[in-house]
Amino acid sequence: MQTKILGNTESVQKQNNVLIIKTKEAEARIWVYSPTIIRVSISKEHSADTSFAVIQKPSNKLEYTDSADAIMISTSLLKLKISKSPLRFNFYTADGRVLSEDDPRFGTNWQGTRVVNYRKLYKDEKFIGLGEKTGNLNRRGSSYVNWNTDAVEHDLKSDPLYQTFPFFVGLHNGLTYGLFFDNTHKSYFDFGASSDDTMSWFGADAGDMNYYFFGAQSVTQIIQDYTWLTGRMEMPPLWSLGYQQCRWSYESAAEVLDIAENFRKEKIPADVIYCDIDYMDQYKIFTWNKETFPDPKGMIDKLKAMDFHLVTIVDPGIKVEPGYKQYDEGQANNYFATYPTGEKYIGSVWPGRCHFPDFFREDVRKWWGASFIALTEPGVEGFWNDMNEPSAWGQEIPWLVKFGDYYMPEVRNVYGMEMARATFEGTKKLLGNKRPFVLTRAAYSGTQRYSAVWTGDNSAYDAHMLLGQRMVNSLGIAGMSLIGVDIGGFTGDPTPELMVRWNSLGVYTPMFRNHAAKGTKMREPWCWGKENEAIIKKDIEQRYRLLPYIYSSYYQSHQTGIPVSRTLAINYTQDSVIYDEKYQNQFLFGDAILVAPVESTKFTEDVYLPKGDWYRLSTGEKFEGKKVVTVDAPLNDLPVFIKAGAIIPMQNIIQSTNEKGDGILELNVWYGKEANSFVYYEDDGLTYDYQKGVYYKREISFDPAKGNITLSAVEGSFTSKYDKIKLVLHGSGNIKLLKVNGKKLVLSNNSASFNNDNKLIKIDF
Ligand code: MIG
Repeated sequence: MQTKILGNTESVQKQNNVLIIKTKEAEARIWVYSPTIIRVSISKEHSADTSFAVIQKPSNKLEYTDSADAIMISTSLLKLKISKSPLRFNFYTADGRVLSEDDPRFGTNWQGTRVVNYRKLYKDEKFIGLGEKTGNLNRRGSSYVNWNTDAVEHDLKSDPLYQTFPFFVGLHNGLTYGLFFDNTHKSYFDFGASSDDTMSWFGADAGDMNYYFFGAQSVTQIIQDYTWLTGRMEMPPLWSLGYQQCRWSYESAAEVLDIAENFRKEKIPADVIYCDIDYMDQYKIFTWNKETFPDPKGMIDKLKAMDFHLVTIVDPGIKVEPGYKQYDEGQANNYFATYPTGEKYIGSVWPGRCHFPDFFREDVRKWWGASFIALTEPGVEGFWNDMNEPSAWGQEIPWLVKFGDYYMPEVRNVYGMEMARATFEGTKKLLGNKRPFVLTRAAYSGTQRYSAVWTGDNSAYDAHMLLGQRMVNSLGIAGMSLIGVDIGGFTGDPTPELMVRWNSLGVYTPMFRNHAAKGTKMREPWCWGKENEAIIKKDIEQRYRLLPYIYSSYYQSHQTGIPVSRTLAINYTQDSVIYDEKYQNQFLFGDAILVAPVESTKFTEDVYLPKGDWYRLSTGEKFEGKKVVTVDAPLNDLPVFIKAGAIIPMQNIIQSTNEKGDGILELNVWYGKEANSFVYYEDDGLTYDYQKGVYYKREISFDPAKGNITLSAVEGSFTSKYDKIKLVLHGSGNIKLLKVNGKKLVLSNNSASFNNDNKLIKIDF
């Protein structure tokens, strides 16, 4: 195998907005995308410059100086110093501090088609990111592979899993940088796991050494930059943020309706119910089983009357069966993956022998998308994409299988995202102005533009629950915000304690879905005894109380890419305690709620509260931060803390997001020493009208120095569904003035100061 190490510069040339540097071995191309983003692509033979992930174009600003031994590319915020002999790429802050440098010995190199970049490893360097991966928050000392895989019964160490996000953030010397290796081949990341502890490295089986370097000096800004580059989520349908009940499978329409009815009977709020693969006729996609689901529309109408939305599963494999519509159409139009000989690839999965749609082609995506009419016509509004790694019995798909112009090994990691894209684009069209809900198991960077994800087949034990939380937090770094884990654990049966505990964590999981495998015990809230049901119900009610805050937090994801569920490494990057394995699962849910996951067997827990003051949500007790506190953690009270100064809008308990409620928006403010503000956002929760300005948005600020709480004027043309705002003050401090739309309202009830008994004021609009 031929080994090559990038050697000496032979020529430097600027063409429009790209700098091209040639060596004997390869050609490097450099673009500036923004003052904090520089792209480097090095290749022996550049492939066509396409990206599934990136939606931005490089800027026209490329300023550089060229001297005998180095080229300097500078933006206002980032410097790339390229040493010429040998050709090496080193990044610095604008004031010259080292962010990340090539290993001077090896830099970028090849063995056959394999391409690797070795980089210097700094003594205190930590790494976070890569999305859905097992292991610790700090990935230092670990290595990973990206190769989308149906990771059945994966454990705490399994790798690879279902999704590929080749993006990480490096932290050292108080500095931050990000790196996105946009290469869809099987790829490898080694964060100082090798025996050579002077370097970290990443590479791929083939393709270009094509990466985007992010130089912003905060994790928040790096996530904003990464999601600027790869896109952000649309506003999700509000109903998808309610409680979701799933199972493999509710076997008949009668069972689906029965479950839905029981939620209403037990007065446990819920919005979504799922049909897993058994609703289909012999697992043929876009069909219904005529015996068990004889009248899909009738069933869905009844669900709608109970304020339930239905989500149905689809897999990519199309059963080889002449006479089956999708098979005939795909066959007639050559929509399926083939071998280079033209022969169609067949893999076996649930329906038996299947062909696999070539989602890399636009005509195929259109056809796939339009086929959802079989589901949208009776009223389905959510579309669950499973098995799209793609998975077939026996896993590996022959390397000679072609998707359009690509061979399987080049694009396996993107197949799932392209299926989700086809599903999203197609159902968006079919649903008119309504927002579809798409959920996918396999993903690549950029999937946030089309779909929610969940973490696949987890297991019903405590450590897996904690792992799931780390994966959710890690996915957030990669710009994924709408994420679920199977609450209760997919494989195996949770103990009642674990079910209760996991459900309480589900309240603070971006997508709150209870799901279980075939053969496991029933999982619904009423299956755990009356006492446990009461706790589960109370926790689900808490989710619904928080929806105004949660929806506003999704607006933040939509606008900035900052995820709803945030590892503490986003806001408290430089606090080394948060990386401690004991505290690494803790996270912020939105701006101001800190959640500490706790095993179901522990009833007290050590929680690390970062700097600032905190209040326990359930008791109002105040704690000083930058400290470990030991707190009670009974099954009915997960440790949840509110940051001092927090502004959290809530509503009364409703049974589904379709219910109007009492019309009171409850603005909770926890007194703190520092000023704070919150952007409250609301729209119809269902349509795309928000893109035309039909929303309701206002900034709420809290200023302890002036003793003010201010509600800005409303932006947007939507009429809020709340006709009253009730201000609820928590903690003790001095608030004298409330300003609404610029008008001063002196707080009534002489409440110039407020205390723990929550003095209330009602303000009419
Ligand atoms: O081969 O559709 O991860 O959530 O319930 C298993 C049945 C296929 C795997 C998914 C799981 C789903 C199950 N599916």
